[in-house]
Amino acid sequence: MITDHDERLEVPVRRRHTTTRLLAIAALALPLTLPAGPAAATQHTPARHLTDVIPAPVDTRPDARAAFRITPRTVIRTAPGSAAARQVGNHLAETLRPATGYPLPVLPVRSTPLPEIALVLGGADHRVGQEGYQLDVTRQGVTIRATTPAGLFAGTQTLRQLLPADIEAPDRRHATWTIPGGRIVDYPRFAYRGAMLDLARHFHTVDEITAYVDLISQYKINYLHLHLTDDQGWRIQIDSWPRLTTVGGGPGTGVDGVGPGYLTKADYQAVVAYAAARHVTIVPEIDMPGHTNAAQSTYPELNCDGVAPPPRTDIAVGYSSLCINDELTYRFVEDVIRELAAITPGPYLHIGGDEAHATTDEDYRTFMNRVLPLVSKYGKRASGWNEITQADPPADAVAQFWGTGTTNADLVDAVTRGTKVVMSPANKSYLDMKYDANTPLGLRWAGLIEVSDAYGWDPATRVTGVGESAVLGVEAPLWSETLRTLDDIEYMAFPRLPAIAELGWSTTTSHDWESFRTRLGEQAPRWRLQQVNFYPSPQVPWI
Ligand code: TNX
Repeated sequence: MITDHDERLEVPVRRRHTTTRLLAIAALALPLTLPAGPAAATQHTPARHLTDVIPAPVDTRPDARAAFRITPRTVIRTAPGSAAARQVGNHLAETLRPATGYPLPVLPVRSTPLPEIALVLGGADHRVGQEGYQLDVTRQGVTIRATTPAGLFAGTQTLRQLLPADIEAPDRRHATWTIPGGRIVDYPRFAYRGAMLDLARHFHTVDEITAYVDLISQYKINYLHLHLTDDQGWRIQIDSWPRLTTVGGGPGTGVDGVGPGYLTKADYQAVVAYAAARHVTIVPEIDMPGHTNAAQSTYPELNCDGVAPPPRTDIAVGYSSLCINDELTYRFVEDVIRELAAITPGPYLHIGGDEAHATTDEDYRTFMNRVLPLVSKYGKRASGWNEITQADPPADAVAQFWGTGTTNADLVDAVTRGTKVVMSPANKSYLDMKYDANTPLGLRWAGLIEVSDAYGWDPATRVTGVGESAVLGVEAPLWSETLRTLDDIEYMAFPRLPAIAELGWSTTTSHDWESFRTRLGEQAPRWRLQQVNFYPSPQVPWI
């Protein structure tokens, strides 16, 4: 049993303030110079309002007379008996301590009226549901109420944005930490709000993945999909096929042969735990029956002719296929699914299924109709790119739409049989598309995607016949053909990822470009202090 004292729940907040990194980032195209010192930075920070939050909260009732100030005496209190609530409290304390320098002890909830930030399970407005929260700011303190620890965590991320941007600084001892008064009642429009990282084209390390988890969880993203295998590399340890990683993920793999590496099972589990502490669920993907050259060049027996093709380090797609009519293929696939399911606590296991151009339509259906049930056999819900709807997915499967159009007959058919859809239209939500013709990184096959394009669509009207109730949520994929470092990842994700996060969380009635771009501009001081390498889009009034 996990108790309040379980050290495994104490997950430190990662901070990345190194001089070299600061200089490297200052040299990039940031819109403003970094603040000169504590005083200068504090002056740059305008007063916060309850509505200055991304994603936009559902219901805000400001009370101009009732601001709360965090002081050296403030304590954080969490629901007694809940280790998960305490973990949220610890995470909040670790977020607030560096800048404030205050002790902010995390204690059980009591009735004594101390200045406090209380995280309470139960008692919230009924609209908050499973993932929402109610946040009350009075002169005496801040109370976040939610049904679940996930809701409390969401509330703390709102609280963080209601504080001055200096809260993200490593040390701002002389600042004043005022939170605007009033009430927020907030809850998500969609249950699934995702981001995706491609570890196959260029491997990304545990530190890079967890840094990304920190960034996305601030915007209430609750799923991180990891694209673990592709033609250019295999990035997850599978004990029954050990050369997948040592060869398929080894030296010389990745695009241009410069993206080697893989996650051991222990690495993967560390990522899962780190993400879970931020209420982010990992969705692992094994892409098949195409996008499999890394496996097939490692194990000759996975090819119909028994001959291993050469490893590939280019960015072509659609040339590889597992051998559909060979039983060994299904032994391989079952081994991989079994081992991956065993280290994946989340509900989903993604089986890819995109761009299988080297597999005939009949073979594709044969393959998927054997593999989809294997995912259920190991206790997971299958997700896959929208092509899986050409087969007969079970009703609990999830199809991830990545098309650029607005119609898809197979998808609509599957939806009528109960399949839910994650919306990732490539020309709106693909974070690897260039912003404009001058963007140094990224691809452009789905078009150029400026911030207004990423924000300017509705997940429930994008595809004809796939309405609100069929949409499980949204996801912003980030493919790594051109991306190597965390700086590269950040540059493509920011500021478009917060746009997708808002589409996933906020109501259609709050959807407003002018409001969004103003709130986005206000995030910039936070990103500078967090050393996020963001693209200074000319569409946004950066402060
Ligand atoms: C298409 S989208 C792919 C990926 C590429 C991506 C690049 C999808 C399901 N497949 O293999 O990395 O384009 O943007």
